[in-house]
Amino acid sequence: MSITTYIGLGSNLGDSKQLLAEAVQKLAVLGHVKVSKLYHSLPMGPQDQPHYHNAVAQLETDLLPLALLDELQKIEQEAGRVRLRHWGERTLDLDLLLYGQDEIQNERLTVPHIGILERDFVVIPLLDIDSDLQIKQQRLKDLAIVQQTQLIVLADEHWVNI
Ligand code: A4P
Ligand code: MG
Repeated sequence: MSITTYIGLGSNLGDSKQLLAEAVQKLAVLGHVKVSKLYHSLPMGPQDQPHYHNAVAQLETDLLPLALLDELQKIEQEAGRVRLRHWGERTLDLDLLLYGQDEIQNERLTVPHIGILERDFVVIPLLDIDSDLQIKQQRLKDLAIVQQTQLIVLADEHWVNI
């Protein structure tokens, strides 16, 4: 049975828009995909790093959580993933944000992804895809960060051909 999952996409090294678009196209091989707008965001963590491009993809897939994580990590590697430091610059970061309603805690996966409700670059694109989305009873559209965001829209939801 297929599950509705959400993947967070981030990049701040290389041709970020192109890297994110290719990643979405690879996700589309795994199941039906819908994508958020494309955003420019200020770095969370070390400030001496480039701004990020961020987006979220919704993926309907039959893959179990760890199999999906394997696929995400494969796509990161294919993008020549460079990661220099924790919360630092990277060519491509794919995070499994949500896997249906499941709560997962094991040595490779924490789902919902840690910090999801505090990050405007995750919450705002999630709302593009589902404006009524709730996580653990919390309606995302009611979060204060939705009003206080400094995200800049770079492109509407047609920024990638899928
Ligand atoms: N892992 C556990 N749970 C998950 C999950 N739900 N999805 C494990 C994906 N991976 C998960 O990941 C380290 C390990 O986390 C993996 O091996 C996996 O088994 P990583 O991607 O190598 O580490 P990381 O990304 O450097 O660390 P972390 O803590 O995941 O960082 P974040 O939270 O991904 O943040 N600023 C802006 N504006 N936009 C950004 O996108 N991203 C980061 C990275 C920092 N600042 C940012 C942004
Ligand atoms: Mg990560």
